[in-house]
Amino acid sequence: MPTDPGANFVKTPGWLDWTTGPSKPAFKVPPGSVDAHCHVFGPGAQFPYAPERKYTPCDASKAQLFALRDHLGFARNVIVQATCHGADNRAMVDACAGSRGKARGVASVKRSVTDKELQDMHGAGVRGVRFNFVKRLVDFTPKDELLEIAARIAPLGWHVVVYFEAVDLPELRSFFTAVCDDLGTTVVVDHMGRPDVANGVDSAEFELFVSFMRKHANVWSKVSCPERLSITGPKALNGERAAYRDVVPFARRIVQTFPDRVLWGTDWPHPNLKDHMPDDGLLVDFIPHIATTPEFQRKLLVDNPMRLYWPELQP
Ligand code: 0GY
Repeated sequence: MPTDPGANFVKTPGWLDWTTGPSKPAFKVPPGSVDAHCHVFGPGAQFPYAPERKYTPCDASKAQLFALRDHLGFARNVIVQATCHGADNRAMVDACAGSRGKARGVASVKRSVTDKELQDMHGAGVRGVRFNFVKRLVDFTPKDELLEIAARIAPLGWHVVVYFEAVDLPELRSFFTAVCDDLGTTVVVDHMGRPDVANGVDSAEFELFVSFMRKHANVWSKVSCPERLSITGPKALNGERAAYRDVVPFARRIVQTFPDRVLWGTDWPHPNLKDHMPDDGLLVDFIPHIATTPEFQRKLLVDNPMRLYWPELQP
């Protein structure tokens, strides 16, 4: 059951709780699959939400995340620091540390972070930092601070995860180029850079993202969050377990064009959804529509996330 946050925290009005009973997916993910984008929230009584947060979620603990992992048939998680915890990474680090090696993390840090703190996070399983450029989620962080952080984490072998909306890519492109070309750091883009699906898969907007990936060999994309991008929504067609059909061409194009640089994740517990709460089982059933062969599926769910987050286990 989702629990309300700690006594001092009141959920943002209209906030939808993550569903308690996701269906069992019809699609069986390959052995060793990784849910490479998910979060933990609190619990607020133990790990307070950040004062500067833009929303207050319901609690979503590591035990609940691991139960979902097992229910869906996944072997591992990548837990991404959510903005409601700001640069206080304790909840995410605690979840990684409590996973028995089955979770890695992506942190949010400020320039005040010490080398010792970075080393400790590395020891707990953190392998990246996230820079968020979505204005409704965070206040602006100067790019020189982000570049300084990117330069400090590169020697640890960490990568940079970026979250932005498609309309902002033209402005952000030169910054990302500095991170991936000048520093040589892998840059992972959340949710395909959030294209506007109403514009169509052949739009100039989406082509800009595809050509950006083509130009920079160390830019990766998460082909996740159809529930955030879809206009047609979760309604299944003809009784098929196939929702969010209007997002399929976008994710499929990225998977087919860059099969070695794609990741997939549930985005559980689905922050900031106001219209509907996705069924995680149905989200898993989205996968074979975008990764249409066993080889694409193995790269997306196993080979790529293992190479990025568990390179030491590579054969
Ligand atoms: C996501 C998307 C969202 C939120 C966050 O850290 C966050 O608060 O990432 C969003 O609201 O679009 O990936 O979880």
